[in-house]
Amino acid sequence: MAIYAIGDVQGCYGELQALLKLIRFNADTDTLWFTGDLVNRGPASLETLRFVRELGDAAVTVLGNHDIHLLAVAAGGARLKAGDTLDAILAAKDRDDLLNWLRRRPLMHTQHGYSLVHAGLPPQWSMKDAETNARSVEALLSGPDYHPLLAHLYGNQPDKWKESLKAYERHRFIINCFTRMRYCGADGRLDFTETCKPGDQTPGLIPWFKLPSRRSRGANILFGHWASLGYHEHDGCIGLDSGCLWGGELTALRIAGGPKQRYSVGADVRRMAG
Ligand SMILES: [Mn+2]
Repeated sequence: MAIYAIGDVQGCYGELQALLKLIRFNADTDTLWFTGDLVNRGPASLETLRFVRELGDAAVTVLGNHDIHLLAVAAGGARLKAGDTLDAILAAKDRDDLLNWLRRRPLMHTQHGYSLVHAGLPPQWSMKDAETNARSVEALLSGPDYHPLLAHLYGNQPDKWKESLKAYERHRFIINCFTRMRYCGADGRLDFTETCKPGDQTPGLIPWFKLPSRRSRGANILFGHWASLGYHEHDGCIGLDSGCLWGGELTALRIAGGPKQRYSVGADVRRMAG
């Protein structure tokens, strides 16, 4: 009856299985929440995607930037980048089933007093705004005419929320928030380039969860995407990407059905050596 939130897997299927063994995961009674980026850069994205999909209702996953990138490449709206490890999915016989399942995943999931997103929330959004904006893009991505959206996805502008944003600019901003943001300026402008851990960033940039003006304050927000941050708790926001892909750890946090507790497994050294 437990719920475990798990950080970015990125195709680290072996570590995921080790973590599930550690927590004695039971697919009949337990539920896994994934922070997104199930795929890419790691060695076994296809196996990971198939496994999580087959969990059915026992898994909830939100979309990450690498998941969206996979959808965009498959739809012809983007090209593979150096370091991508998405070929096996793109060539798989069950590719269409997997991709159609993936594009119907949410950008935000709220239940049991927690909200799950991949990257973060801009300071101008209340939790209600975040839900509304998530639903608006999810409706497009999961519908029949999702190709144009994926073709207009890439770019760092606009970088500040305005309720008046329209069409692709609005959708791009919403997707960039949920799947790519880490730092903001004091004026609430989003930065999409800085990836370092807090303390090393360009002066003036503030982690999104530390902005005093953040309207989502008070909510419990689970997120991933920030490997250099590592496991991190601040003001109700919990970062779960502990950098398994980069030789760190894969982390699960039990958030219901038992005391709040953190479990982690180290990255597979054989994978790292290979
Ligand atoms: Mn990410």
